[in-house]
Amino acid sequence: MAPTVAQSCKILVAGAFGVGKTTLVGSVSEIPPLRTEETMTAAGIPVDSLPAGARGKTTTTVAMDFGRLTVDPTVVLYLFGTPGQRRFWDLWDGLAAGAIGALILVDTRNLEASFEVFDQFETRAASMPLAVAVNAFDGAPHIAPERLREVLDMQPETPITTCDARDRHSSAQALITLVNHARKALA
Ligand SMILES: Nc1nc2c(ncn2[C@@H]2O[C@H](COP(=O)(O)OP(=O)(O)O)[C@@H](O)[C@H]2O)c(=O)[nH]1
Ligand SMILES: [Mg+2]
Repeated sequence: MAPTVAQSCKILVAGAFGVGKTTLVGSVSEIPPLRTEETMTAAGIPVDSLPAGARGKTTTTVAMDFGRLTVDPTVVLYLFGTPGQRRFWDLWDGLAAGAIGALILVDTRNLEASFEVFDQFETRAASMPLAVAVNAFDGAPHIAPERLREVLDMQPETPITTCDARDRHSSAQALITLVNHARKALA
């Protein structure tokens, strides 16, 4: 890490399953991102030894991603990809502790899948600053920000951006939008 770094911020990258959290953390991280899938691979568990029901499911059990991004010479972000499904909510308190804000990724092809994610923030971290990034999947319908705000019942001040989670610059921009918003909210 650069010796100039004076501030480190914990950021959550949240969203429904398959919305691009692992992709985004991987595309912006300066350190090899830590992923649960990789941990499992490193443990050398042969897929064939898994119970039949678990075969091919190794990437659906992802619990967390972790990465790091230096956004300017003095500020480093620690990124925690957080699963949106209710069955992971037990992990929530540990993941959310100390976070300055959350970037919620959304896929406009399946907005319903995001409902429980927004629900989670509202019930468990109502004061946490949020920014929403629409991950622009190919063929995903364009939804006007005002409409999105309505459907997902977002606060009027929550910034909405679009990104391509595969693109480092675009993903970093979405995170910077969140950091700027969180700074204002916490000031
Ligand atoms: N076309 C396209 N595919 C994406 C994008 N972001 C993620 N993907 C793909 O969508 C799938 C799910 O992404 P992943 O990051 O694993 O989602 P997660 O469950 O939220 O961690 C993967 O196959 C990614 O390669 C994107 O911006 N555009
Ligand atoms: Mg993932």
